[in-house]
Amino acid sequence: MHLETNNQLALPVGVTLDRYIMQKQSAFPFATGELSQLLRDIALAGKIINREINRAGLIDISGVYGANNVQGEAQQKLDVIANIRFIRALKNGGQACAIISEEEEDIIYTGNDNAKYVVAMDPLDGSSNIDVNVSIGTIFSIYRRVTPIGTKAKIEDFLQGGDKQVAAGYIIYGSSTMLVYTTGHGVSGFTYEPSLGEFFLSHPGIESPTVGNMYSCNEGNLLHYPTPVKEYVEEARRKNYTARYIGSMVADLHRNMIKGGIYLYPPLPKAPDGKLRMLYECYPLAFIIEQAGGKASDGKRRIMDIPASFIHQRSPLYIGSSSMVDELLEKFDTSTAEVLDTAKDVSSLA
Ligand code: P6P
Repeated sequence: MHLETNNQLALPVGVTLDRYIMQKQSAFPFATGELSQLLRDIALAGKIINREINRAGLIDISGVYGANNVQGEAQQKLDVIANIRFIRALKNGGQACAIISEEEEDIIYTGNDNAKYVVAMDPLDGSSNIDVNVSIGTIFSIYRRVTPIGTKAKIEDFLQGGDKQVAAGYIIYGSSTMLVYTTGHGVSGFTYEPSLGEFFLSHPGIESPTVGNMYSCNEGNLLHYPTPVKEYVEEARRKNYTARYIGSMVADLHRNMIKGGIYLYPPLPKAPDGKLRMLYECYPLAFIIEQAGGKASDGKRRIMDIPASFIHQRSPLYIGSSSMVDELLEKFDTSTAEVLDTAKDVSSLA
């Protein structure tokens, strides 16, 4: 058998994340490699966490940790482990001068005061799903610091707003583990091959369908939804859309971005500003979905336009296929118009 006539036997291995990052970096002559290294450091932490997630049931690291995080949410053991792994990887990698994390109340200083970048992260989102073997995810957002190199980072390095992100991404620990990221030039997806310990380019140039028929929300809260959202969900049901809600936003976002769909997390009585956190959930996922051609809004404003005020700021979030988000926003507009008309009617009676 002549191998050259049977090249199916020797398929190319594919482009690794490292090689892809280097290729992309060479497209930016002034790039000095720090952001590339930072992305590699994040990928390394993801590989380590992937290994720990996959054996959680065997080494007693699943279940609750026995403490609450700054959000008042019960921490899972793997929340704590993932947080430690990412902080350690970023400290040792040397490219991030400071970190904020869902699991930490305040800024974490890495000691790398000469580093150019800061990282906001949710080390493990949806971690209550770990014990039942459902997909979970890591979310990260990277900014170039605005404070002087060589000094200690400050809160303003993190409060630059969504459009100032230089990179954002997520790692989804699902049926396969994938790293998906953007640096503002499209969205690329890499699938992890554990036998080689490498992420390989599997989804170059992800583009989200402008339309879809899947919606993701916790319908158990429907009675508490704002009217426009309730109307949207009821219309989706009438249109026989498919309801898919995993309880892990990264997994819902990833499916909706690939196949078309919308994820909705409105404000609730128990979460009047919304549940999801702006700096390490809403902004990074909004950056990614926009780069894939989708949209992200809080019902009134583009997520990326909303100013950042404090570390654990929350926001309502409606994110996914552009035409589906637009349809929802039209209901908000109509609702607002009706309120204004009512107000005029009332004032005319005065
Ligand atoms: P609920 C996980 O805690 C999370 O932040 C998202 O990943 C997920 O979509 C949402 O909250 C689930 O929240 O209130 O529906 O259980």
